[in-house]
Amino acid sequence: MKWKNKLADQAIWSGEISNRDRKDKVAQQVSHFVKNGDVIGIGSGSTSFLALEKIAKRVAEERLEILAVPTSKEAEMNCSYYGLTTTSLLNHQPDWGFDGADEVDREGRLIKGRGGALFAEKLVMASAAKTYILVDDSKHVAKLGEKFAIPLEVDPRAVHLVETTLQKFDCDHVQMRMAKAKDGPVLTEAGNVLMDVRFAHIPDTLEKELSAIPGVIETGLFIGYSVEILTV
Ligand code: ABF
Repeated sequence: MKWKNKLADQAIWSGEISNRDRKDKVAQQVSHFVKNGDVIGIGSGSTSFLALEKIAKRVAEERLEILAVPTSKEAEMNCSYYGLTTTSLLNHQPDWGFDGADEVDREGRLIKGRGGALFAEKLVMASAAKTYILVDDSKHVAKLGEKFAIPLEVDPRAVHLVETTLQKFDCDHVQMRMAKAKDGPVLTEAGNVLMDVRFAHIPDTLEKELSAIPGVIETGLFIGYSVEILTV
C-alpha cells in the first residue's frame, strides 16, 4: 500500500540553486545517456539533483525502466519523489553513474564531499564502470585545492589520532566541520565527523596516504577513477 501522507512529497533542493542556468545545461547533457534497463549511480548535490530531474522526465515520458543507486539519503529521497526505483550496491552494480564535484583540475582529479556524502559517493563511483562528473565552469581550477579543503570522514574516536598524524603531512590547516549553529560538529549519515584539511600541493599519492591513517573512513580526493567530465 502506498503512503497517503504528504510531508515527504517535496524534492530536496526545491529552493534556490546557484549558477542554475549552467548547472541545468550540464545536467541536460547527462540525461541523454539513459537507456532502458540501466542501473545508474545517482550523485548528491544540486547539479546531480537537476540531472535527476531531467532523467526522471525521460523515464516517465519514454516509459524507461531503470534502477537508481543513490549516494545519500538526500538522493534517495529525491529518487522517491520522482518515482524512481532504488536499489543498493548489495544488489546491483551500477552500469554508470553521475555526480557533482567541488573542484576539478586539468587532469580530471577531483575534490568532492562538501555535502558530506563522500563515502557513499566513492563507493558508488568505484563500483561503476564510468561516472560522469557534472560541473559548471566555476568548478574548474588550475591547481587542485586552490579553493576547497579536502574533507576527511573520520570516526569520532579517532579525531585526536588523525589530527596528530596529520602533523607529519605537509598540510596547511585542519578544521573540524561545524554545524551552522556552531553547537557541534557536522555528523555524516554514518555518524562520523568531517575534518577539512588544506594542502598547498596535492600529489597523486595523497589519497592513499590519507586513507591509510587509522580512523579515516574516506577522503574527498577522487584520483584515478573512471570519470568523464561534462561541463559548460
Ligand atoms: C556532491 O555535491 C559533492 O561531492 C560535492 O561536494 C557537491 C557538489 O554540489 P553542487 O552540485 O551543488 O555544487 O557532488
